[in-house]
Amino acid sequence: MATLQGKTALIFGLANDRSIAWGISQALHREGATLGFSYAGPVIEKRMRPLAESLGATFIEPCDVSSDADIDQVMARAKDTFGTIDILIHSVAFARQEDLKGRFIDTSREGFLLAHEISAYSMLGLARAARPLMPDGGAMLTLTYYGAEKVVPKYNVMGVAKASLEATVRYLAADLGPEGIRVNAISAGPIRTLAASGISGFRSYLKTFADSAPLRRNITIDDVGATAAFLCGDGARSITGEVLYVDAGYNIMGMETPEE
Ligand code: NAD
Ligand code: 0WE
Repeated sequence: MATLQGKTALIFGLANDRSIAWGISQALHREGATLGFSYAGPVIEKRMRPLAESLGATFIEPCDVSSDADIDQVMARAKDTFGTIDILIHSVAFARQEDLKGRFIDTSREGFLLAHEISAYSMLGLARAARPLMPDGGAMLTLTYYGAEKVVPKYNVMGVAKASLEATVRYLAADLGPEGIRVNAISAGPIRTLAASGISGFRSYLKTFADSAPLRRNITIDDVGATAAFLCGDGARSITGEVLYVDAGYNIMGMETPEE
């Protein structure tokens, strides 16, 4: 059953076929949604355009989320193209590579502000700009990670930015709820994407995770897509302000499970 038939989704953060946004895009497309995409710059565009087009998308517009002008422009174009939208997907994060190694205490002012601007403020900026395109309500969704609430070695400033993002979801949900706009986050387990490449020791994160998670495995972008389609659909009509874990149960454990 196509649960998102007649709905339009605007997706931020598709870089390539490993992106979490790709798992979400395929799931929303499968459920019948019309998709529009935005990309950070020309290098990303080259990779993501064929993917977006393969799902029938014609709305493929640039937007660097650190620019208010870019955000305004992409929403103005979305208004021209679609009139209104129903779904906003925020799958964007960035911190300096140098801030994702070593110790959190060494994070500079600039590194801290950059991570927060791209990874947390952008959700607020996009939500405010998308709101006029959702006069009949809608669903907004972002991606977070366990490092927001517990210390994950080397996640550092990104963990603090994700904590801000999760609180942003709750405050947005309170503001936009009266208009029928729901705002939620998916807290995904580790997945080897572009944003995970260059993280030294990521392989061991994946193994530790699968060894301890109740389901004893890693998760995929399709797992995240399935939950995203649910959260954007009528089945989740009374869910807002939540962080839903798509993590094979990892977060419920109080101690690492020893290998048998
Ligand atoms: P990804 O690299 O495929 O996606 C990150 C996206 O952010 C890219 O498309 C990139 O172009 C975009 N981006 C960065 N700076 C931007 C800017 N200034 N303007 C516009 N776009 C910008 O990696 P991913 O793992 O799919 O990450 C997507 C989201 O999922 C992120 O929020 C990430 O924190 C979150 N997440 C990832 C994992 C994981 O293990 N991969 C786990 C939990 C949550
Ligand atoms: O949110 C993320 C990664 C976000 C990210 C990744 C990069 C790598 C390249 C943000 N900025 C950058 N900047 C770059 O230059 N994840 C949840 C994946 C992730 O990243 C980690 C993790 C996990 C899990 C970093 C350290 C430890 C664990």
